Amino acid sequence: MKLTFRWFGPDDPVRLEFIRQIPGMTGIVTAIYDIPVGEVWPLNRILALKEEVERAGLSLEVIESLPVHEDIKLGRSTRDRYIKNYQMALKNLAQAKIPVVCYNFMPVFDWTRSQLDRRLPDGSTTLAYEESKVLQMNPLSGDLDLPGWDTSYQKNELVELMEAYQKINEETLWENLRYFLQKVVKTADEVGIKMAIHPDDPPWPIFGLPRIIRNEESLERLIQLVDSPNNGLTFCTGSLGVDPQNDLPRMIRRFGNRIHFAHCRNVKRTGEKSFEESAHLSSSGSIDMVEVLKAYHDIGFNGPMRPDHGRMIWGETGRPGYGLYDRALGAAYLNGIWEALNKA
Ligand code: CS2
Ligand code: MN
Repeated sequence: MKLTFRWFGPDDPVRLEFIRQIPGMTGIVTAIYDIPVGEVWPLNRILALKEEVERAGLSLEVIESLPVHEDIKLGRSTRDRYIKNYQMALKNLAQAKIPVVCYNFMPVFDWTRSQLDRRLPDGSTTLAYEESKVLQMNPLSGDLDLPGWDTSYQKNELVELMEAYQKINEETLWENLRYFLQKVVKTADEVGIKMAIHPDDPPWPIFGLPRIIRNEESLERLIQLVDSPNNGLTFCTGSLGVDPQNDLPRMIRRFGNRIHFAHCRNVKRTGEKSFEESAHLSSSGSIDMVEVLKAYHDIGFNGPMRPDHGRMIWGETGRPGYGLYDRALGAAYLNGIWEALNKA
């Protein structure tokens, strides 16, 4: 595996120079954040980003994410224009020699939590999800603002979007995903880019919106949609791992070379459809990280891997889930397990 770290660009208080000081850290995962969803990422912007990363002594390994416009997920007649733009962006990324592109197909909202600062017994804070609380949340009330959410929607746009999804059930969403992938994977094949879908987080429907990428069966269905090695996965242990039915090591062995990007995050299941994110250490959460890495080791995984969300520790403030300290501890831990597996 190649150890990587997510960086949110020049405005991120977690600077590239700091990331570079994490032992064994070589790669960066990032995106261009100021281009509206659906517009083409120009080559010069991509090259500038890459140069900035390389000036800091790191390499740009993954784009996370190249977001998919809602019209594509909704299957609207305007989708072809957005798909063309997506294909164009992929071509530009390939020209800049970016090997992997992560994306997701979650309607409207990316990762969702009911609390961003739950205090753990050791005094650190973490992201938590409780279904009963989420059922009481109304995304249309306008006072909700979660970091995984696109804040660019006006309230009336959000109402209109949520209404449009009333007509979309899981099967239609699958159909729209297939339509999208048949076109973009063709481009990915032409230019040599690995597409890696991120699972839904949490892996079940929320706010009446369908969510389809959530377990072994759906990942199998995804890779069957378009039969190309470039139609692959971001395997996120945190997203998939909150469902106790998901046997993560088995899934890693099964999907093997279709996994283009590994997200390692530990979560503690606290009840039915409830969890909190924990330190990466196996004994801190419900996921056995050694078994996960053993599976990667067994399949000879040599792609990018990154610690996923971290807690807030040592008084750090900033973007929930994406501070420096706990993710750096996670990286060191992943390195330690990997070294032990290499030497065993
Ligand atoms: C999250 C997501 O689990 C994660 O990595 O932070 O925001 C993720 O980046 C997107 O869903 C990928 O498209
Ligand atoms: Mn993830």
